[in-house]
Amino acid sequence: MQTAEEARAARVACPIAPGRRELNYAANVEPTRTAYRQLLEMPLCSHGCCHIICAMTDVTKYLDGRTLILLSNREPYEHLASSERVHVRQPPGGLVSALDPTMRRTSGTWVAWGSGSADRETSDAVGRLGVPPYDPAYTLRRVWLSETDIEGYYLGFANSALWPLCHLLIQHFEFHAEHWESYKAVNERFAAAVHEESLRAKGVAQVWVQDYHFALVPAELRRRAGNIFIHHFWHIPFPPPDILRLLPMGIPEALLTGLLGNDLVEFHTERYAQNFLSCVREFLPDADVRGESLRVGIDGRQVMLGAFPISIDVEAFERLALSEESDARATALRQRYARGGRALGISVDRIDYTKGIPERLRALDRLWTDTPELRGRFTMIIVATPSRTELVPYQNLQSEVLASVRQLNERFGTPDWEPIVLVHENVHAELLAAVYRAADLCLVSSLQDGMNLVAKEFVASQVDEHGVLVLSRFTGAAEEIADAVLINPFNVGGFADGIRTALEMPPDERRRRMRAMRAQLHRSTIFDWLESILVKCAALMDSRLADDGGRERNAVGGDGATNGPPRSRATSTRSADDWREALP
Ligand code: ADQ
Repeated sequence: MQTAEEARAARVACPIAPGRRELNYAANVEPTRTAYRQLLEMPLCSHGCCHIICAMTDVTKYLDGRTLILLSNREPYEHLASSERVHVRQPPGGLVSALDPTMRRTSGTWVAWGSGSADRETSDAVGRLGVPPYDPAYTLRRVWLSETDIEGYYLGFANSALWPLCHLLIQHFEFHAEHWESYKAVNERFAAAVHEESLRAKGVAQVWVQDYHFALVPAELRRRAGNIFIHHFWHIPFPPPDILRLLPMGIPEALLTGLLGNDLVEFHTERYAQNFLSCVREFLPDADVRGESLRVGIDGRQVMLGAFPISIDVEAFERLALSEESDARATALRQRYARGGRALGISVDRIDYTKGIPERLRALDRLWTDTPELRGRFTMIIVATPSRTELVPYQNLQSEVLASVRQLNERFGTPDWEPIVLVHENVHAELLAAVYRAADLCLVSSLQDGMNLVAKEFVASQVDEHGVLVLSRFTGAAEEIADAVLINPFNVGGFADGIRTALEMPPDERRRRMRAMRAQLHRSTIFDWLESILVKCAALMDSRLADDGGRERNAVGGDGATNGPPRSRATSTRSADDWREALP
């Protein structure tokens, strides 16, 4: 085990952009709850040249030689063309950072939409390439989508119908028959690609589908590949039957039948799993629904459901927050915005109507209107990145947020205090960790949210233990995190009271709560999440093999043929500029 100092000393040149920056190849990892924790070198290059140290559980033992085939809408490596060169980008986010190392170790295959502008020229004729591009360890199989597919499947049915329905925000629900047709066709294409990859796999394949983009894939894949083991993580809430009923007749049935093609469907919380079961009871009356054991019997098969709350790479965030750079940035931010006893608040979201950003601004308005003595007492940094800007509700929301921030700053601001600093851009993880560390409170105000990773990133980065988490009770995270100040974002007065409670909380209580949240988070990291899912899958596969006497082994997977990787914004505001200037 290395000390942090030793880790810092072990630097080598970045293989992608030698000379530009260094990669730190070492890590200091405490073995925690999981018995089998290992260091893994994980050089990343997401913003030209960056690095994340990854310490992960070696979960390959739970695969027992099976090949993992992962399906997600977003790809783990995207090739982008600029005027001078083609560069590779790894999208930030917990999922990629947890699953990429797993895929590297298992030599599996990741199937995803090839969305990058230089993706075609960097893949072979069927869309395959070895990744990471500089040291191939597994296969990325890209699937191509036309503009019409993106409009119908992705922006249309997935993001204008399923997304608002699953978040119970039916005022944004939009249905078009041609979007549904596109969703069906694209799901079929992805299922075909996954099936092809499973035939190339060494031995037995285990398919793991991600999210609401692919509700129809499991049943389609089962139709093609019989006894293949398929599981699915649903990252957003699952709605109750009265909401799903807003879709035209036949579509709820198709979505549920699609998902019941899985062997295991994973949700963040049991509440979402129970909603799913209520929908099955209502729309598929022939299915045998067992609420207590979270299972459905259908077509002679058993489908299990489970609650697996996702998390983050806690140690990686903590390390980023503890770095010298973060220390300097946090100090600079506090000097700029939290001088003389002033507090600093933070929020971080994509601009999405599920995140409750207007509700948060209304609560701040109420707070500063009703309690004038709190004016000047704290500054809010609101990091709000444009998202899904092709869609009208998102464009409207963005305009509303920008206008409200401007109005609040005009109404309450003084020559030496700007109440809200709006950062209207993507912020890299190192900087996020520093801002989370600097903050005295973090506001998460989602109207509905499957989990909410920002809440966990804030807690992981609070290495000085002075911050308070103000958390919407409508997030999956609120069902897990016991010591946050819970609020209802629809209740503007109650939300303002929650912020006031956080601001006035005595230091001892802040520390006690934050320490408890941090201890809890350390017991439940993204690697624990990954491990618990793979353990469950292994147990289900074992029992299935015992039941059918091993027929399964012959039913899926190919002939052991090759499975190695083939060779082959928006405008900133004055506040944001000011914010950047404040940083060293
Ligand atoms: P999201 O709806 O995207 O995820 P969330 O869980 O909060 O929501 O994750 C957002 C991620 O994006 C965080 O890692 C955050 O740091 C990052 N992010 C947000 N704004 C950013 C910015 N301006 N700059 C840089 N990074 C930014 C969906 C579901 C969630 C569920 C996750 C994981 O909606 O409920 O928690 O998947 O399952």
